[in-house]
Amino acid sequence: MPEPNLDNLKTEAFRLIDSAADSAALEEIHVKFLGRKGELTLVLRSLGELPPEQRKLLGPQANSLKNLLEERFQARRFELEKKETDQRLTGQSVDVTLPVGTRRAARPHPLTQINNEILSIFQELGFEVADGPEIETDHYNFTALNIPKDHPARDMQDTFYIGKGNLLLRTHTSPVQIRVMEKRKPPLRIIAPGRVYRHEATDATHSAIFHQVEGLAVAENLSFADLKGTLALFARRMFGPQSEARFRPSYFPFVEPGAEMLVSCIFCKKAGCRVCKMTGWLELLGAGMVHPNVFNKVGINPEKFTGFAFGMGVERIAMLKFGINDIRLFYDNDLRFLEQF
Ligand code: 2NL
Repeated sequence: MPEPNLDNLKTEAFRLIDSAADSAALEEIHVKFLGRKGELTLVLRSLGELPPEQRKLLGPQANSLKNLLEERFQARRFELEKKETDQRLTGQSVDVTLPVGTRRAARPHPLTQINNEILSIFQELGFEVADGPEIETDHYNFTALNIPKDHPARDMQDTFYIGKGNLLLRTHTSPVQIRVMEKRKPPLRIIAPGRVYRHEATDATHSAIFHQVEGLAVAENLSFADLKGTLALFARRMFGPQSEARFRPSYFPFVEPGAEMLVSCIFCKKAGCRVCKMTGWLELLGAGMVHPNVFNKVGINPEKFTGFAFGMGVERIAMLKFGINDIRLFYDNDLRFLEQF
């Protein structure tokens, strides 16, 4: 066996270690010299076959070379890994000066926005949100509300009847309040939002399916002044502190007296414009003191309790507030419309 030349091996190993391009290349070089069949490993393994004189000389040299190489490898490994980590992090760095994404976040449908705004205002005043079925009986939708058998609202032309029985699609959310009054004792303050149905042709201001919010307060000594104060506050919250509210007599079978609330036109400030049809005022909602016949039907004593109630169309309020002139826009799902709110 030829005598191994450790000097050459050392020179060659150092040259390769120092010129290794990356840590993968370095590991190959490590295998070449110090792997299981590496050049230095083979030298160390063959020491036993050498004559004692030579072994004494070569043994310590080969072992210290092994240690030296391992140290050199480790140092170079560290160097290369640091370089590679730096490069990787530089490639991944975030440019904080880039413009943020321009996609707009999703948001509720304009009708949902207005519905929630209405509910929030009354919730702040202590009204609880209540709901109930959209398929109702003739009793809850009409009879309990003092709407007589021959009232035009009960006509097939105005109401969607279901089957041959007395089921129908509710034409207002009042049945929700009737159901609450049957179950609970005054004092009560409830607000009933929801979808309602009218058998009528669709045009710019009418839709067979629309949304209502009705409210009801029942307690001892509630007066028309409470109704006015509550609803005027609602109008200012909804349309701004400069808004004026105005009441005028109206008729609904379930209240007595009945009234209609108007708000000063938010577009022309009462000067007269197309939206308010030159009147300076916008009709907002109907209201009144709960009719004693309604209280009697749900077992509330009208001698002891009084109450006020009101109802408004969510589409109407949304159209007024956003200046929308066609109710059908709400249901088209056209993003060019929806993105404006
Ligand atoms: C309107 C008018 C109104 C009511 C709704 C009501 C409910 C019960 C008893 C008495 Cl349980 N009244 N609701 C009262 C007056 C008017 O709505 O124009 N709605 C769009």
